[in-house]
Amino acid sequence: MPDTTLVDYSTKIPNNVDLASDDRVLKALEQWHPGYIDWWMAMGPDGFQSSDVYLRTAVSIDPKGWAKFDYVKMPEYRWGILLAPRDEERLVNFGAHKGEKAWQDVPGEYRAMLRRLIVIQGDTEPASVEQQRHLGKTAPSLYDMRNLFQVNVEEGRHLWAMVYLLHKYFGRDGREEADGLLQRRSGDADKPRMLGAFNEETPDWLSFFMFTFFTDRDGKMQLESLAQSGFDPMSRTCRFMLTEEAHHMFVGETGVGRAIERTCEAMKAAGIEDPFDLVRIRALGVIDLPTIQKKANLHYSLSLDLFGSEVSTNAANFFNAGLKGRFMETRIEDDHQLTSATYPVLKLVDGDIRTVEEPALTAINMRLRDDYTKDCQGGVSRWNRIIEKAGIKFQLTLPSVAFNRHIGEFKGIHATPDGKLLNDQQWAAMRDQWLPSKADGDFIASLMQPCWDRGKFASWISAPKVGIDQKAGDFEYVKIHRG
Ligand code: BYC
Ligand code: FE
Ligand code: FE
Repeated sequence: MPDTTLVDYSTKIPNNVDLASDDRVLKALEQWHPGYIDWWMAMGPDGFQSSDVYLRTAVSIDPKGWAKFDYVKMPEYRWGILLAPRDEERLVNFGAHKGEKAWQDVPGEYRAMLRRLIVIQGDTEPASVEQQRHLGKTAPSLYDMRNLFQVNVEEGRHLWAMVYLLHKYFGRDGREEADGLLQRRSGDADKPRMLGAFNEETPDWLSFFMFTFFTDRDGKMQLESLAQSGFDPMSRTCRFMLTEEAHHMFVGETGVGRAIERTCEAMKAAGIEDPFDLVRIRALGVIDLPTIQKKANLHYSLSLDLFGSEVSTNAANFFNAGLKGRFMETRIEDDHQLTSATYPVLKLVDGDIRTVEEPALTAINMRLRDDYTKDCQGGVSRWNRIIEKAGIKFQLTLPSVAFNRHIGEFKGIHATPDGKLLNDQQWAAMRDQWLPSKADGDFIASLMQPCWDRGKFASWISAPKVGIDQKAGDFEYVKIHRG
């Protein structure tokens, strides 16, 4: 057995899955590679493909030292296939097959279901790169620009991770799906990406930070559930992806946090106490807190839609089949089969939002969404401590799960952020109080001035506490060569 903690860089595609002795898959991936590079050049970061970016590359799967930092031109990034180490003893831990040895191959009866899960997961990865491709041009610092590109190359690697599974385990239709992943485009009228949030625009850096906080966190929750999979290669792939995902959420949380910090600082310096004194606050070149709340409302509600319907037979089938578990499945104390358990689900009953007990098996999406909400709340509370420390009377909150929804129980109604139902007219009158308006968007856009001097930051965001890879504040994270 080759040492799977080391990554083989001798093949064109770095990997720890012994591609060198798997001719069929190596060839398939080598054939897919040029199409990927074409996609990256056309749809990846616009204008910075020949810049030198200080990036981390995964060179091992050892949790203590898996990354190496160096300057890389993004198209030359070594996108590799890295799976967490195999545990020979691993079992299927939930569903109808609980207790069987984990599968090293795709169970025939679940082939279609599994392929669908892999394709949906795979589709989101390039979609996010497409959504973010214009942001380099307005980066508020070289530090932030580098973080954007780091996230982008790793989402590219996550696409590779899913494409590997398709090529290795699904033969011809896997190959077709892998090609399809390079053909759909975020926001395209004819060939859109599969899930709603991945067809939205990411117009500015506040949206980027909200996206990496809220939407990459859906990624984390979904990957955690798929990491429980009885299909072992899926589990191993997702476990390694999760180590990268942590950085994406760090970028989101600290990005929003630094915008909040800068706003509070500027308000204090100008002697402004009222967070709703928008005209004076905006004149300081910072983003007022109520607008930050609106952006959070938008990105949280879009991300909630990614959990699917609260009550879902798809989710029940995924679980029963042992393909997709719950968050921290093995730490939950129950039968892991959910034969008779129930779970409280928020539903619309007679025009009211009420809690209804549903079979836990069909409420898997709801449960994961609840775990997600808790995880989001942790970050929101940390943002609130920044505001509190500055002595400003304002708190950010997560809106009701009924607010601004397009999937599931609340898709047909309008609700306030507090969860009170509204008719169409009332909603239309209030919408711009709760979601970014055209004017809010224009204002934020006006602040998106590139700031590319070493160690300098745009007016609306403060400097990070520490550099990447412990670099000094004025480190040149990106050596820009336009083109
Ligand atoms: N948009 O039973 P239902 C990430 C469809 S993010 C459009 O309610 P289910 C990342 C659904 O397909 C993580 N359509 O839902 C983050 C179904 O269609 P069919 C991505 C939607 O299937 C940032 C119908 O509605 N990974 O990694 O239980 C940057 C009824 O479905 C949507 C995954 O999502 C939607 N939002 O759950 C980069 C994991 N929601 O069957 C990357 C894999 C539902 O009627 N996916 N529909 O044709 C899944 O586990 C599930 O498919 C979902 C949906 C949780 C997405
Ligand atoms: Fe990803
Ligand atoms: Fe991510």
